[in-house]
Amino acid sequence: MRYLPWGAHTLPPLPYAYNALEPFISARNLRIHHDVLHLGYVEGLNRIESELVRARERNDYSLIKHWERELAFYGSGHILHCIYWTNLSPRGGVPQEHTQRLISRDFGSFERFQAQLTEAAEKVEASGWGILVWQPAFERLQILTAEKHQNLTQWGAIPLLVFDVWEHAYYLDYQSSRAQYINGLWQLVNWEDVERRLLAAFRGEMPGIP
Ligand code: MN3
Repeated sequence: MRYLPWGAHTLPPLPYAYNALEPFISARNLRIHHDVLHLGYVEGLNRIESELVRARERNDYSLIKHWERELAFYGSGHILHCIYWTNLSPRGGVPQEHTQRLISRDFGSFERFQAQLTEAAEKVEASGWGILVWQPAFERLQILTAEKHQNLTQWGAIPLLVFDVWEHAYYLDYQSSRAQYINGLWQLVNWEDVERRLLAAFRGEMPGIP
């Protein structure tokens, strides 16, 4: 696998000319969107990753809430824009074999899929995304939306180890002491399961969820 050092993300060039998507998207709009806004996500992500390297070296997590928010905001922005550019093409086209088959299986027909994605994307409040996803846990296509895109996650990530920090998970045992509960969780981690999930993730997979 490749090793991408922290703080070394780069802005991929557009896979077509700036005016290639006209008249639907103008060269002027595309240039600002890609050269200015997407570049801002890349630079922000690199800055935040470098700050986190320094935080780990100093064992100083006083700004961790801030850095985690920024990591999610810039990371999701970079990932989703990279996908967006390659998702578009001046040639357009129709769904190919496997896409067509799964759209039919999971949405009933292309028209129903198109109607749902159109409605979902239109109705996202304020800034956000309408997204067709393959959900490996359910092995099906789904349409999801994201308001903004950074609510503390990065799209495309496959979970390996999760700590539930909702109060319901610990309140009876620890009351408001979430830190003690987290300390307890570290004694309980099933590292064999984490390894199994990591090996699946190398293949772009996630163990199924019933
Ligand atoms: Mn954008």
